[in-house]
Amino acid sequence: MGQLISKLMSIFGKQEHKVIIVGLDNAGKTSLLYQFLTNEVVHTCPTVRSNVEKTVLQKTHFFMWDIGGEEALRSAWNTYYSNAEFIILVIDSTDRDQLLATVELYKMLAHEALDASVLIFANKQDMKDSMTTMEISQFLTLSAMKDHPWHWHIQGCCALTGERLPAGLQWMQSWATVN
Ligand code: G3D
Repeated sequence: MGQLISKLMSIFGKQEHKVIIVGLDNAGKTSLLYQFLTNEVVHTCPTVRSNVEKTVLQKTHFFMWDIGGEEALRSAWNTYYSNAEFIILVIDSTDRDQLLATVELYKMLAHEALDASVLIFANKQDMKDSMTTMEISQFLTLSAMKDHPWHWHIQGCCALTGERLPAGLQWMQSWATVN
């Protein structure tokens, strides 16, 4: 699994890309990033802000942070979101309360004039009580965004094992290649 992800990242990494990984605390962002970085030589920069970590993998720059609240998101917006090609939104599919908070984040992404593609990882699909991607899509009313100029994709995954992460990366690759 790690090798497959590494291979995908190496193709993806031929050009410079800026990727933002966001989500609430405990969603699985660190586990997900760890899967991306397995078997790779990684350069990590010291924390840029108190709640932001930057990691460079080949030519892909990952900025990762926990969304503590709307205010924190807004203050970081101009600094980190500008020129982002991809935003990875990580959701804990077992946590219905967290999903409510994530809806706020999602609405903000949708309403800002953001020229980025959004990949939603519905994480923790290995857990019995996890919501399906269909349920989460309905919750986020993703289908209403069909005609929106920016692009989104939802992918169920398990960040612990890396299962189904390659499918999400492939989707990102296809956009990176097209644009
Ligand atoms: P964060 O970086 O978004 O805060 P972490 O989240 O990656 O630190 O993960 C938070 C907790 O969820 C961790 O458990 C981690 O092992 C677990 N986790 C992450 N992804 C998955 C997944 O796909 N399935 C399951 N079952 N658990 C997952 P701990 O116990 O270390 O706090």
